[in-house]
Amino acid sequence: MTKSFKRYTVTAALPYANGPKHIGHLAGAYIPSDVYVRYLRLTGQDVIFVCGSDEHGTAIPNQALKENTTPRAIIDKYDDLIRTCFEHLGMSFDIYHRTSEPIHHQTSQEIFLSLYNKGLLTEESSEQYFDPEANVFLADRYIVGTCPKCGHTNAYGDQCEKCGSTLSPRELINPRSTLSGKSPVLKLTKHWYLPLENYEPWLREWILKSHQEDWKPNVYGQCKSWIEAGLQPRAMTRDLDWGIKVPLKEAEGKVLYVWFDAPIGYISATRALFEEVHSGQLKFATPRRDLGKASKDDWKKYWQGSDTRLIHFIGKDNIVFHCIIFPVMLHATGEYIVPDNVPANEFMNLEGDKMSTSRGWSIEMHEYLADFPDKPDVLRYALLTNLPEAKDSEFTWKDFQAKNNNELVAILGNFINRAVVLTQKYFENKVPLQKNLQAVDKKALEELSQYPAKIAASIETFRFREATANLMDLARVGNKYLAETEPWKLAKTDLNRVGTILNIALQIAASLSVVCEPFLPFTARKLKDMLGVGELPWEQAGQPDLLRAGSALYDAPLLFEKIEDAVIEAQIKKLLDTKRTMELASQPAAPAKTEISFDDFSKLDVRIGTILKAERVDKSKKLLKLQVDTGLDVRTVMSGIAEHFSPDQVEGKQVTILVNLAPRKIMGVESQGMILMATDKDGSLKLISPGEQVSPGSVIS
Ligand code: B3M
Ligand code: ZN
Repeated sequence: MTKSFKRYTVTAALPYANGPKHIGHLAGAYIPSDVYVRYLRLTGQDVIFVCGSDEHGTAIPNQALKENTTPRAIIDKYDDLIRTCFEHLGMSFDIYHRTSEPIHHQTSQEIFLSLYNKGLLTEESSEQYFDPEANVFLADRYIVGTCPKCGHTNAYGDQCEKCGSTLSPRELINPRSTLSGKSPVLKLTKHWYLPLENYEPWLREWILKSHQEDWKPNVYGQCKSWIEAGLQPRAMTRDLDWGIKVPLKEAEGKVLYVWFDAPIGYISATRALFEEVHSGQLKFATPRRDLGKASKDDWKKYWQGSDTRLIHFIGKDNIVFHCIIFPVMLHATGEYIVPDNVPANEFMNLEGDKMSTSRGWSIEMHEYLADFPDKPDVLRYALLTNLPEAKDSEFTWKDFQAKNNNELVAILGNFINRAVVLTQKYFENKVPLQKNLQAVDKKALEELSQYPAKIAASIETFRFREATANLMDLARVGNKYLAETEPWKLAKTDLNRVGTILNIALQIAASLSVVCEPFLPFTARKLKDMLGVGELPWEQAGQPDLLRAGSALYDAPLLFEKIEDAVIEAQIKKLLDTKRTMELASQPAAPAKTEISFDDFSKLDVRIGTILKAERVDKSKKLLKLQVDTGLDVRTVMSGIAEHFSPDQVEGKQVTILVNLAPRKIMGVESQGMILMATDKDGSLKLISPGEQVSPGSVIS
């Protein structure tokens, strides 16, 4: 059954403002949604595109703890970072809102109360861990203990990071509170639940029956297994001091569950959009079209009008929230529409491993933009051609380079460049006349005419990889046409023919400037400026006469530039370095030694010395024989560092030396002292040198 819709509400998952987001997030929800919406706008649809920061949940105070700051400071910092990246990557939201805004708190509380007043929430008291010292109930992340599966002694209440098991706090052995370090006690607490099981018949009808055909198999399959596993009541409130207050007297100290309020964020963002447009004071909104004489209440059309098509773009880890829990909430109010489609993507891996910010194995949006500030479209393209639409995909820097050099530069850029440069050369940079079409010309125009519909069909069915491939194929049509007709060879003999060929090539270029806009918005802008075409609607793309003969072309900068091997190697090295740093940082330091007295300590005579000479020792892999100027004398020290340093790496270096260690014979040589070293977490040795040059013999105390 296909329904006809009057308008679209398109949402992209609200990123948690608890850290930077990486290119896997872009590939999951953001780039596909932006392509979709830009396309809808070009076809003249009434569409709004909303997103914003998800600023609640335990993830925020957790990060504040790590960064030793407040939750407020965390959300302000990361909202700003993510917002700026999205802008530089061309994400064309009508509003990028924040769930910390009052209008969102109000909307979430209204929806909670609407469910509560209708008697649709059930109440249940259960025992939960409480920290009597800190006087709070403990969120899962605030409880650590021994993992029942692998014995790791620092597993969290919700997950063991060692073995990856999902846990609940009650499963931990010897639980302790991270706030006080003490063992928590169990205490009764009341919560409000959404009885999902009551909606099973509705969910079966709505998803399993009506959306079998049009939802992606990965999405449909996940919903099906959730429904079939038997739905359970789900708590919609939490004991936490960060979040939206539960609007009930008896719920002091409790907040709404983050997955209750976050998706409502789409609704409050829409409300804010219309309020801002109505009042003329834009704070979070940058509406991409004139919303006319918007009334403040117009948001309702986009959330309550049955002729509105609601589409959620998300990553696969958010499917149940967007396909089951949020729709049940919306449906239960009796006022809201539910999504018509949820084209969730799978995950994008990176260079053979899972992408993860905390493990340092990721490409963060802000880092990409810092390293490639003028290449947002290259990243968009590399991701689009490799989206994890049906299964997990993989980003590699080599592929990124290849997509840029072999496709954007060699196909699209090269085609445009040839057409424009030849027009400059032979026709004073004006579109030449089209005369006497030959079969090869007609064939090219015929092919051109078919592409916009082909690309559109792929976009409309959420097949963005295919759409992107079709886009590049249109540039290939142009290249092939020039290769077959070889206008550069005809200039001397048949300038009319050259004119016809270039006219057709430029018509293809003009269509490309329209159809590439959803995918490569920055390139589309440049291309349109170059060709002097205005903002054309999608329906005109593919026509043979977008450019009038005689009209002028403008400056023609190169659209893309080659990326050299060295640039790619530097990125791979950076990735490996970051991973190593993170791995070391996550390893515990060596355990503390037992206490000593000051007298014990003052017996050590530790000084700065200078290594004058270093040589290898026969028959020993480990030893270097050093001559060290200790300020007192020059003495011989046998040091077990030969596997870490070559003699010339240490000669001339200032080091730390224990000078009153009793002499010992090592390999027949008397060693008079010991060079002190730092052993890094990976076992590598580092010399301990003073921050600046000091005189040998300086005492360390
Ligand atoms: N913030 C989780 C995530 O970023 C969550 C999405 C909310 S969408 C309403 O994966
Ligand atoms: Zn474990």
